[in-house]
Amino acid sequence: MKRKLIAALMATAMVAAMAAGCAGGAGGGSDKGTSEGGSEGGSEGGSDVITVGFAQVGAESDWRTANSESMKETFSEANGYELIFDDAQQKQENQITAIRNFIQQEVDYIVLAPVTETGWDTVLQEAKDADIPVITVDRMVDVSDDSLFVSYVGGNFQLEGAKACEWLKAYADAKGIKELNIAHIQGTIGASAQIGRTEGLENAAKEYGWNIVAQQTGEFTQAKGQEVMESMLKQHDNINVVYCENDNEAFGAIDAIKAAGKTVGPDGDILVLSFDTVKAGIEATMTGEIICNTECNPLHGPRVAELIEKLEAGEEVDKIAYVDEGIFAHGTDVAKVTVDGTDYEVTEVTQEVIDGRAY
Ligand code: GZL
Ligand code: ZN
Repeated sequence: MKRKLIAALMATAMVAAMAAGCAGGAGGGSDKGTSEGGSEGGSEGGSDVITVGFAQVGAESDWRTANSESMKETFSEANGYELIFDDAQQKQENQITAIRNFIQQEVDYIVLAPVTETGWDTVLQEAKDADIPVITVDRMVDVSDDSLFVSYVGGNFQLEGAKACEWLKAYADAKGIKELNIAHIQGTIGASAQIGRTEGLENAAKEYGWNIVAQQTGEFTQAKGQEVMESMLKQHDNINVVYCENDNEAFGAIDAIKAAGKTVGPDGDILVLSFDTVKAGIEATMTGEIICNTECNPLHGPRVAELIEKLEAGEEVDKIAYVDEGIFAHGTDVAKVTVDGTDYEVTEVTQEVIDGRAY
């Protein structure tokens, strides 16, 4: 109710201002700096700053850093927002506390990047009772009542996993690799990215007769990825593929593989697959240290702002807004992959490709 009242008051104020032939910037609200379309939002011209409480997972990976930067750049004062940013150090209880604080502070919107999918019903019900819309980004919530969140902006992780595995199948066939003994370094257990990427590998392993010789979480961090790879290499001497669920785990795994006196790359002992295509990850893909890297776009800021502007204007928004994501590889052995009848071009990583990327 609070929000609709403000929107009505602002609309009235705007009409009054236009009727008085408002003088340029005098009394005009801070320019949200958005391109076309953004200005129809109720807050345009009003002095009302939109407050956004963002409950971020943590700072565990390069992807997370890029994601946080995108949100901070978008929800700036210059763009007409006040951002309250909370880093939960990858703990759900900290995110729940942050959401309760946002409710106390009567923010206009809550954005949540849920560290894991379950355990959100109670606190999201509290946000709903306080009439504060919740937008989920990056990872999904698994709640009994879908009205507890307005929309999801993020990756399609099942598709990411399937694309990576279709690439691996095509590459192995092209190279005549008959037996795949795969070390699987998972992300944070229970996170949507882990669930989807794991599903992709487990489905493909079943379908193509691959051996997953080891499976353990690397918690999306480089340190844990290295530690897990070290122990897997001690237990198994037949590993010829490592499937890392993000770039930071891959960096750690590559260090461990080299420390064990083995090599990575197209002509090496072990092929390393990864996700995220962060800057250092895509550079490692150009050299072949990472042989295939499936993109997971972290730049959610602009998409969330678009959602908020629609909501401010009283427009309907989609429940799910998957971001477009590519697949990148070393070399040109696999030109495209097909998942559920859709073709996805594989991009060979060159310096030009790297120079052209937004993150
Ligand atoms: C993906 C995101 C994952 C990234 C990791 O949307 O949830 O979490 O793949 C990050 O780098 O830690
Ligand atoms: Zn090469």
